[in-house]
Amino acid sequence: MNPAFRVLSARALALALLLSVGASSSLAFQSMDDVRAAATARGLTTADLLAAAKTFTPSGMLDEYVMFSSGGHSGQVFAIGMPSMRLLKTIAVFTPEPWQGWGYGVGEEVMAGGDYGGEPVRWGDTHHPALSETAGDYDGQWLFINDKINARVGVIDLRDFEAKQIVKNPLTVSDHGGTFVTPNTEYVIEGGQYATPWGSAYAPLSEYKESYHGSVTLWKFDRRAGRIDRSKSFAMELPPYWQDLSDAGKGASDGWFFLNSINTEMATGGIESGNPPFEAGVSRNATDYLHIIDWKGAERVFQAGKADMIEGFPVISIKTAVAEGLIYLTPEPRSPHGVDVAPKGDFVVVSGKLDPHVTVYSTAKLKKAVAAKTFSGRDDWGIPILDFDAVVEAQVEVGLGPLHTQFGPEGYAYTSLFLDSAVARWTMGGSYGAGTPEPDWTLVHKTPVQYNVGHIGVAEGDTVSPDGKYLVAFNKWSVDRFLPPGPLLPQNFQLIDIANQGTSMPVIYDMPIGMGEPHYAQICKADKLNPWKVYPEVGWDPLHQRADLMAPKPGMERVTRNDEEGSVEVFMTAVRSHFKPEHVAVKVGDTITWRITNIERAVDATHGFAIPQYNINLSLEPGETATVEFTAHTAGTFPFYCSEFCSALHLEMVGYLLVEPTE
Ligand code: CUK
Ligand code: CUA
Repeated sequence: MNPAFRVLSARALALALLLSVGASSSLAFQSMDDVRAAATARGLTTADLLAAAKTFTPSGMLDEYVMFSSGGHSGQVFAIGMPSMRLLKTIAVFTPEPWQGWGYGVGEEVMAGGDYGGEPVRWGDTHHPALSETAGDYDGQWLFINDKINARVGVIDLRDFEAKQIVKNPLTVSDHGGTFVTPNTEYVIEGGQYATPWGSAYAPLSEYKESYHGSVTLWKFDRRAGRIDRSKSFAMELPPYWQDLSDAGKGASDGWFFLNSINTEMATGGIESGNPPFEAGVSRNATDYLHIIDWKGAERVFQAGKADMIEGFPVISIKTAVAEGLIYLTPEPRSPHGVDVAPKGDFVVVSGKLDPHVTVYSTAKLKKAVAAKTFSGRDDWGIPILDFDAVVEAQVEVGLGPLHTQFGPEGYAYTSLFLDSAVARWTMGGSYGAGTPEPDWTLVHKTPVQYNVGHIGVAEGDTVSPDGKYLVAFNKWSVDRFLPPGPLLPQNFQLIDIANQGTSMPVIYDMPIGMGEPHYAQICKADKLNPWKVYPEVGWDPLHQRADLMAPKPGMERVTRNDEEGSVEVFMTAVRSHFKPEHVAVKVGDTITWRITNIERAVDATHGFAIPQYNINLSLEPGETATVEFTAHTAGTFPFYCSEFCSALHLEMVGYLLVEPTE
């Protein structure tokens, strides 16, 4: 029988039944009158029907975009189709995930890269995904994600949507200004957040100014290897302000990156001792500092050997950075959050959470002030401060609690308003000014969202060529939008139609996120992604993305035992609907190396492989090979089986692991 037909047989029966029901009911809707009657029965308005028409994606129709969302404290990344807002995959990164076998037979090696002080830290607080870029545009090849709580960075290969590497930052404990990539993905930027002594060493808070440090790390990305190359990476020491978000320059600002900071006050808290609490101490001053960093210059300084080794990692000291002209500061409205570079790189937009404006810096003015050395002063570390009025192009009053800005293709910018629970549309000036019917640098419209928006994402809205069309508000609270699943409510992703100019910006879809609190997401045109449908060869090792010479092949299945070593090697294949061999007999205490290959070539013919009590579950995609090693610690009888419903005889895809007791 045709294998493609065989795999369908079980599902096909069930589907056929469902479809026959669907077909007869869809016959009932034959005219717009029926549509109206159905809408009336459910209390839907014309606007609702229009929103449905713009988002409803019938079976088999594919989405135009894929949104890569941070998974928040799930430690993972979500791939979501747009405009349907359907979850396509949770990509396991920092946290074990049994469906993919992540942490249950595969993924351990990757997760171990993120061990912290020798401890296996197995969750993450993911905030900012970054797609790899070529010439400032998403190229659909790689995805990076930070873990704020432990200062780690994950690397995901978009050929198979799987994590391949996690690196732990040796200098800092937490990160927030990452991940962001330079325009050709030369570097993945990871800005630290809460200042600590280097490498999370101990020092009392009374020594904050001397012993605590800020930093930003530039992880060199090796595209060919598909890995961060630690040996070519370096960091820059920064004052112990709390550096926040960052963004890489492009176009007019290529070669630079920008980093916000909060707590330039260097408050150390201690509410219990009568000190101002952090929330007051950190926002005492009217302004904080935007850090302006010449990364191409920093790369030259690093390559010239002028970095110091700290915690085994090269760090350009503030002193060297100042002497080499690599770093400048300029005031920004207090407690800033987002810093976002406009598509042409000519403007840098900063939002102060406690200021109702967005502040727009001009790259040309920044460069002019740097060249003219017109500094209004220096901070305590000697870093030159550029005069605010000399570098600001505009301030646009947008509303309360502005956080993050994204860009559209036609001269509009969009800013999330946390306190207003709204998304503002405003017009850019300069070379963008002709694109919109409204005057430059003005607020055009605010769309309320439900509720408390953090980041927003516009389709390709942080690249050199934004698509616009859709905006997603990543809302922190959902309150009354969904049935409450107990007191912990989902976050709410709201899709907003921004295809029209002016004041038309309706919310057209709500998507509950019941898996953590995502922060940022990037939205990539689906046709830029070119994932494999099956692995390129039978016996493929996805971790190294190459054929594994040791992979079991058909006809070579066997169990070999080395009596002297008490070791057993299993060479197993999986295909619908059997494993071969089906009996694996070992002795208690044996060390077992179990190799298994899914020899299928049919799309979606995934097999699982699960052993009870031994905490093993693999997901083997067509062609994939995996190796699990374990000790047969407990004697007994263990039926292993395929944990993915792969065929009509899936339940029969089983075998016995017999662990014989010794006397
Ligand atoms: S974020 Cu990380 S606290 Cu506004 Cu980029 Cu949510
Ligand atoms: Cu293979 Cu179920």
